[in-house]
Amino acid sequence: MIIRYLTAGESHGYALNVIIDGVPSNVKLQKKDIDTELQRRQAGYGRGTRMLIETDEVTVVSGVRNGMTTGSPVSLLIRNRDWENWKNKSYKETLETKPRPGHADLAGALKFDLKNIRDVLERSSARETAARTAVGAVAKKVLRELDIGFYSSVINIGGISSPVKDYKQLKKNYDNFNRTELRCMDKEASVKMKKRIDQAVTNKDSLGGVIEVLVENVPLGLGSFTQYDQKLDAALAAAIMSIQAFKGVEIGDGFSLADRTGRTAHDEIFYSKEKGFFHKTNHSGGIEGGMSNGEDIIFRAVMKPIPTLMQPLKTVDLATKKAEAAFKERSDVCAVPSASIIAENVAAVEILKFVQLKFGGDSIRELRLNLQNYLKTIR
Ligand code: EPS
Repeated sequence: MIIRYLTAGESHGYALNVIIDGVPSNVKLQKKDIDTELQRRQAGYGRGTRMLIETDEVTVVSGVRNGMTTGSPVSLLIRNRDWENWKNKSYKETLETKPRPGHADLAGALKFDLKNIRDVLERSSARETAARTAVGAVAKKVLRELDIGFYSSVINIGGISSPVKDYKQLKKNYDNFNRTELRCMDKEASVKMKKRIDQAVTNKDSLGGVIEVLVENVPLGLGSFTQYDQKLDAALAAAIMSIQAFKGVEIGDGFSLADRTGRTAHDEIFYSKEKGFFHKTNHSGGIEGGMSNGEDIIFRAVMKPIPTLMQPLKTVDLATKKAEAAFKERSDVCAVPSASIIAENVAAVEILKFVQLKFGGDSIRELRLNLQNYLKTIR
């Protein structure tokens, strides 16, 4: 069994929905496990007023009985409360013809021969990430059973970066950290980030940033060096790049490796009876040769500033072909804290996929036993 899924649904449509196939049986899964993740995604300083309308919660439609997965497809539904405000609007009332630079509007409308940009933006909206966060919540529940855990934080907003990195502390206080507005480990930087967001609101502008995700306790050997399409880093990067507004991913020391020599860029190998093979450094971010190497997987990704601006950029009207200002409507000013949660959840699905590729299993018991047996062979 290998996890795969499809999402459907529009930002102001009736609901978002998703069918997840390949979830092992006998995993404890409750509505609240998914709702917690959905609510984490909604929070964060800089979000728009849409988040005041929505209190995202899931309806578990199938694949779970008495709080346990059955191995059958898990289907989930997340209602859009805002649908009530949209369902009676006429075509004319929703018509948008002035594409926003940076959004899917122009290419989407031309390619699908749509005269109303609304038909593009409803689906290209980052609202879809609510569905993917729900899938990640399910993947995380499975991986929790194997002691694989996920942590994320914000390390840059609008050019203000956080030099503090204390994962020991973060792991200990993750519940509290999740309640912070910016999800940044550096208190001083957080204050500055908040000011920068306020400034962006005043300037009718928007902000992006950088997030970092850490995955702990990943067994050595997920992915393979033997074929380009079996590499864990490639799959992870592709999945992360698919998140709306993401423009780059780096694994481990990433782009800064360009400034180093080989002697300082790699992680020396050690052995002890208790730990087996291990590294004392983690420049590679837990992946070498397309395979997990037993260390924490660490990656960063950059989200561009949101393209819906209250003081819009120049564009061309699709209907008249005349120069205009892009259309504007309610949006977020900065959704980087939220993006860190989404990246965590999107990564969880990818890690689960590779865990299942290697260890198989229809039930969580079979999966766990296969993993435990393998771990004995690599000591
Ligand atoms: C989002 C919901 C959207 C946006 C945002 C993400 O709601 P609305 O368009 O009604 O305000 O706030 O989407 C974008 C920023 C975008 O560019 O598409 C959500 O639920 O995360």
